[in-house]
Amino acid sequence: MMMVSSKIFSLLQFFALLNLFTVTFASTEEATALLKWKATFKNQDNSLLASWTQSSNACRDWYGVICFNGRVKTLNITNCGVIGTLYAFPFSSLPFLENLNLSNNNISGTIPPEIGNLTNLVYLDLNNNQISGTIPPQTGSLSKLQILRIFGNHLKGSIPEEIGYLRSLTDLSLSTNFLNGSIPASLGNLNNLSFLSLYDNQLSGSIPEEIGYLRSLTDLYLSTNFLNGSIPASLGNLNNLSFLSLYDNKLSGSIPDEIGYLTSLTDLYLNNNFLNGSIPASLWNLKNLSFLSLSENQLSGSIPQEIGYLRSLTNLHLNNNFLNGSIPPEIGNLWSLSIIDLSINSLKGSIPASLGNLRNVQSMFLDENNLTEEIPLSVCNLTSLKILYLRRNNLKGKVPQCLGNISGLQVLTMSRNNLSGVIPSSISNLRSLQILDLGRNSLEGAIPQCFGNINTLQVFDVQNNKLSGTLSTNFSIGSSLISLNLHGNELEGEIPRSLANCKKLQVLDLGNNHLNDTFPMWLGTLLELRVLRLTSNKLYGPIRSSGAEIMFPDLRTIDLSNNAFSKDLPTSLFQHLEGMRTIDKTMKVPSYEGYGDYQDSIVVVSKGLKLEVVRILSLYTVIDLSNNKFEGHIPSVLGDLIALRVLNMSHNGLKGHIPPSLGSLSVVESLDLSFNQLSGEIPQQLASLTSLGFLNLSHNYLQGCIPQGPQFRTFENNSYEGNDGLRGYPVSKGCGNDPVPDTNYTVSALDDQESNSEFLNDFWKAALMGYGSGLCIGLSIMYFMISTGNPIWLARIIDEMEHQINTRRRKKQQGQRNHRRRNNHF
Ligand SMILES: *[C@@H]1O[C@H](CO)[C@@H](O)[C@H](O)[C@H]1NC(C)=O
Ligand SMILES: *[C@@H]1O[C@H](CO)[C@@H](O)[C@H](O)[C@H]1NC(C)=O
Ligand SMILES: *[C@@H]1O[C@H](CO)[C@@H](O)[C@H](O)[C@H]1NC(C)=O
Ligand SMILES: *[C@@H]1O[C@H](CO)[C@@H](O)[C@H](O)[C@H]1NC(C)=O
Ligand SMILES: *[C@@H]1O[C@H](CO)[C@@H](O)[C@H](O)[C@H]1NC(C)=O
Ligand SMILES: *[C@@H]1O[C@H](CO)[C@@H](O)[C@H](O)[C@H]1NC(C)=O
Ligand SMILES: *[C@@H]1O[C@H](CO)[C@@H](O)[C@H](O)[C@H]1NC(C)=O
Ligand SMILES: *[C@@H]1O[C@H](CO)[C@@H](O)[C@H](O)[C@H]1NC(C)=O
Ligand SMILES: *[C@@H]1O[C@H](CO)[C@@H](O)[C@H](O)[C@H]1NC(C)=O
Ligand SMILES: *[C@@H]1O[C@H](CO)[C@@H](O)[C@H](O)[C@H]1NC(C)=O
Ligand SMILES: *[C@@H]1O[C@H](CO)[C@@H](O)[C@H](O)[C@H]1NC(C)=O
Ligand SMILES: CC(=O)N[C@H]1CO[C@H](CO)[C@@H](O)[C@@H]1O
Repeated sequence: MMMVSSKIFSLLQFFALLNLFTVTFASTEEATALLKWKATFKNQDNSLLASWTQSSNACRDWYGVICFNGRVKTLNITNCGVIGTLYAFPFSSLPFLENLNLSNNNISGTIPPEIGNLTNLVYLDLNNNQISGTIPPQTGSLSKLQILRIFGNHLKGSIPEEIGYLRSLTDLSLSTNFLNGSIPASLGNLNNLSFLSLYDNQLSGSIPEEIGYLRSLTDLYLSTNFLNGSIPASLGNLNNLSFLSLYDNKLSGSIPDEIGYLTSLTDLYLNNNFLNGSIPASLWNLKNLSFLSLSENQLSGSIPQEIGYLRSLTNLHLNNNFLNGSIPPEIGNLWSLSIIDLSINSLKGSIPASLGNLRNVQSMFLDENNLTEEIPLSVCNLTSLKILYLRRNNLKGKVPQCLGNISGLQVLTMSRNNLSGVIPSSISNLRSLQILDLGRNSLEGAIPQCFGNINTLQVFDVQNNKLSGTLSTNFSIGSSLISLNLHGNELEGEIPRSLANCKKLQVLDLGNNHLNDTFPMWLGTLLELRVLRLTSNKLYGPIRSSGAEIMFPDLRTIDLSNNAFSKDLPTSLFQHLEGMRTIDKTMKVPSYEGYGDYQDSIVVVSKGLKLEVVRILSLYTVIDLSNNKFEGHIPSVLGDLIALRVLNMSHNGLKGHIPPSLGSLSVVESLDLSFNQLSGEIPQQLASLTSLGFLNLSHNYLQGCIPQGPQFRTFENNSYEGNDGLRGYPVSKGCGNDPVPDTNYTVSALDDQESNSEFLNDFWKAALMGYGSGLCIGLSIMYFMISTGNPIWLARIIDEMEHQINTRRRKKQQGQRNHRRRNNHF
């Protein structure tokens, strides 16, 4: 007995000793291997890993290392600033590793196939590094793996089918990489998977039906890929699914009824696809739904009253579809709503008064539909409202006086309706208002004087109404105004001197009114002013410089056409205009950024209407002095304004020669000096203007030979008619070397509106791609605007341009919204 027990004792001793020996041995080997890996880091001075030394005990002292029985079980060095690769990682020396967390470092290079040697791994976290290459199929050997996260790297190639062997997986996140190919059907084997995130890759093909086997799934993110085909009905089996995000793919067909079986669903994003048909009735059963986005599809049919059952809804996005019928009053039951976007559909009828019940709504977009009748006064009960979009409908009646009660209102757009009556003075109570867009209605009466006191106001647009009276608004010091558009009204009197207080003003359009004043040289102190349009008023007198040092330093567009300005051209003004002296390729469009909520949650559409157009216009460098009473010579200093794209001085009384310096305007696209009294020859220097797409020198006293050059070849007789004695191509022969036109494109498009659609398409495309590239379009759109003054035609362009820009912007913005929300889920 004694013998036995002592034997057992010594046996135990032996094992203990053995154990001690192997423990020391094994962890030394593991530590040495890890130190070898550490030695390959590019930043040896990494302070977080300073504890990793030969002399210390890896299991006790090393940062991020946890051992069990002396073997490394956890290696958690997330967010440690490691700059290195995995090539020297000791995959074969850490057989007991269960938890490897290298996330949020700067690990580059590829994942070695030896990763498959870590057969005890349960958690593998490599997300947010710079890892490239493909996912090695050996990953499929990690049969105990429960969490696999490699999101936020540069992985390419396809998702290996072997991932389907990882039966214990609960969390698979490969999002934000460059993975392509189709989603392997083998993923359907992962019975325990609850979180599957593959968004923001380049995956194509259809969503495998097998995803419907993943009964444990709670979150499915497949957004921002190139997935096509229809949404598999099998998704309706995923009883526990709460988050389904398929937006920004190429999915087509109708939304399967089965989506309505997903009773746990809280968030459903199907936006930005090609889904068609009507919204399935089953969807209105999803009582837990809080975020529903079906926007930017091709959905048709009406919105049924059953939508009123979705009492948990906070965000409703049905915009940019083909929905018709009227807005069901039952939407007024959705008390939790904070954003409702029904814009850009074909909705008819009136705005239901019940919408006034939505006390939590902050943003309401009903714009670009065919809503009729008056704006219900109940709208004024929306006390949380910050953003209200009603533009582009057929609303009539008055702008409700009670809107002044919504004290938090920041953006109000009602342009392009049939609103009449006056602008209610109560709107001046809106002390947070940033954008007020009431353009293109039939508003009359005076502009309330106190608008100038809303110091938050950045955009004030009441263009094309019937507003009258003197412009007595007093703009106070500290004004935030960036864009003021009063174009196309019946305003009288002088230009208010207090505009000089609007130091941030970039765009000022007072055109088409009855203003009676001299040239506002005093606006020259506004350092940011880009666009000044005073066309078609009763402005008069000579333009004399004030002698100030700085004058209109950033001005790019000055349009004084159709007034009664007289005497010499304003040479000293031209001598300033610093903004026109350099061709600034990097120039930024006017910025309305940085206004907190505005930029964030408001669709960039808000910058819409005239503004977007103005953004394009402001890239154009334009001087239009046509139809005035200017006399004297054309100053040669104009040739210094080398950024000019449009120069129009037609219909004045200008005399003398055309200065050869105009040949320096290397980007000028449109040059109109017609209907003056210019004499002498056309300077040869003009022939070098390679951007010139439109030239009109008709009705002067010019003579001599017409210069020849690549662009000049494209002009026709009407560019020169009504002069004294111009000779040469195309007017006549007789100046030698008459060119034979080798191209068959002419400016005849200018005479034929209908044939311009291609040109316009190009313009839009270019303008949309980044306004910068819009500049190279040969024939200047400004020609129509300024020279022919064809307002109907122009309005059509602007309409279309706005629409396209806005649609695009909104898409982008929504993407950002979704992205943000998505990120919150991690
Ligand atoms: C890994 O380390 C990070 C940062 O020290 C810590 O927040 C996290 O909880 C650790 N994870 C595990 C599984 O130990
Ligand atoms: C990662 O490290 C490389 C090499 O030092 C460096 O060029 C790169 O900027 C780093 N990237 C990040 C995101 O820190
Ligand atoms: C890895 O570390 C990050 C913290 O940076 C943590 O959020 C994540 O859950 C960890 N991964 C695992 C599998 O524990
Ligand atoms: C799946 O999860 C269940 C419950 O957590 C567990 O018992 C089972 O072992 C898991 N299956 C696999 C293959 O890991
Ligand atoms: C995936 O991308 C690789 C290049 O990274 C390319 O060679 C391959 O053809 C692509 N596969 C598919 C299915 O698009
Ligand atoms: C679904 O969720 C419920 C409650 O969380 C849970 O009891 C059930 O096991 C889950 N079903 C599956 C298939 O994971
Ligand atoms: C989906 O895209 C693939 C190419 O990626 C194409 O071969 C297939 O026809 C498309 N399917 C549908 C339904 O559009
Ligand atoms: C809008 O409704 C009016 C009146 O019902 C109709 O005349 C008009 O054609 C509609 N416009 C559009 C774009 O549907
Ligand atoms: C606004 O709300 C109040 C209180 O709920 C209600 O009495 C009033 O009728 C509402 N106003 C309109 C115009 O609906
Ligand atoms: C402009 O106003 C002045 C008085 O301020 C007046 O004499 C003149 O007739 C007005 N001009 C026009 C064109 O209305
Ligand atoms: C120019 O185009 C017209 C109409 O497209 C055609 O009739 C004519 O032959 C063309 N001229 C030349 C020189 O190609
Ligand atoms: C011991 C062991 O499993 N070694 C494997 C490590 O990974 C490489 C690459 O996959 C294999 O070739 C080895 O057999």
